Amino acid sequence: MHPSPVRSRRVTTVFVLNGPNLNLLGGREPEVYGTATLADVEELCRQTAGELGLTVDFRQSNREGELVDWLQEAGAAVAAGTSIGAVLNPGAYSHTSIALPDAIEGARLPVVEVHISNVHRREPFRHHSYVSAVAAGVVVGFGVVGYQLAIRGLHQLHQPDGG
Ligand code: CA2
Repeated sequence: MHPSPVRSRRVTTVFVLNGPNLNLLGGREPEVYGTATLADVEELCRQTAGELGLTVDFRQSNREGELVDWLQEAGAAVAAGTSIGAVLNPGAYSHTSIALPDAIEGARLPVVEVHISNVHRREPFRHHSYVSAVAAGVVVGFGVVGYQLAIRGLHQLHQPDGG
């Protein structure tokens, strides 16, 4: 049975949103974050999304308010039927921000939270994320491959039989 023509035509995008300092990936702290740059991560995301018939809207910001704006935009795209949701690495805002989970809930945005490092093996202040409570799923500690796992997970959750 073919998917409905409307669905396959309209739902095409996965947002991949990155928070503060992720523009520095591939430079310092390779023992924690690996050697891939953010441009490499974008390419990995495009590969995986392409295999699933999706396009990627890939962004990074060091500003909390800009991330809030993007989460609202992504929620509107999901409501319009043009996106399946967002993969979000909130960076250090995971541990501090109430505005990000408020935006995710307010926009009814399906989010898979990603952390490159295993935050639970690190300093105690990284063990709690305000975003996790409103995320559909969380991927932690798999390096940049976690972004690909998150896209696959979000895609699976979007299927009619869920996941
Ligand atoms: O493990 C992750 O993906 C994090 O979200 C990365 C954040 C950190 O604050 C979170 O606790 C866990 C840091 C973003 C990257 O920061 C860099 C700093 C220097 C060099 C490279 C990256």
